Amino acid sequence: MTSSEDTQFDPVVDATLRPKVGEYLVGATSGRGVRVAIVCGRFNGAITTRLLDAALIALHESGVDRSDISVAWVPGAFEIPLVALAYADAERPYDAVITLGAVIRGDTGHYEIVAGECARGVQDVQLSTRVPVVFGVLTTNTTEQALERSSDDASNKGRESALAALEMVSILRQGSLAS
Ligand code: INI
Repeated sequence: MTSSEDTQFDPVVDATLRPKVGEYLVGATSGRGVRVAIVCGRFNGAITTRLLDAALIALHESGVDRSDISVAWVPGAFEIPLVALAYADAERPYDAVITLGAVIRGDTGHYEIVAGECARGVQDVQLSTRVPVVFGVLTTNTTEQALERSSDDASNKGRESALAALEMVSILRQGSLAS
């Protein structure tokens, strides 16, 4: 979810903060030369294909080369972390992994387990590998909410996740964070 109008990042305030510190790092979303892996859950596939489509459009628009993108489909959100780990600790690791899925509360009695374990697993992968793994998994109460967050505009979670992945790659390559 993006910030609301009341709480979103304000570039004017940002400009006043910059000169107050020695190093002020902000990630960019340029994708030239960046290798990106996407793990996509097939469960609720009518939603997740919309997330994937928007993520790919955002990556292409940002300059990521088609040949630098790998997509892997898994049965559902519960399986996402394992394949994310395989991408992140591969012999030639990807620069970022985007996870896409849709867990809808109305459809499942074990919503909390599937959604919670997926989120925990994704976080574990990025903290253990230092490869950014972005959480583009919708966790909604209804199908309508999932359709809304996968619609054809800037609020699409797949698009948002693609841009977040590129921003994380960029920030980890800057200043004191660069390895
Ligand atoms: N997987 C999802 O991605 N979304 C769901 O809403 C969902 N529901 O409703 O259960 C779901 N279940 C499948 C799960 O992710 C695993 O694929 C399955 O349990 C096999 O391990």
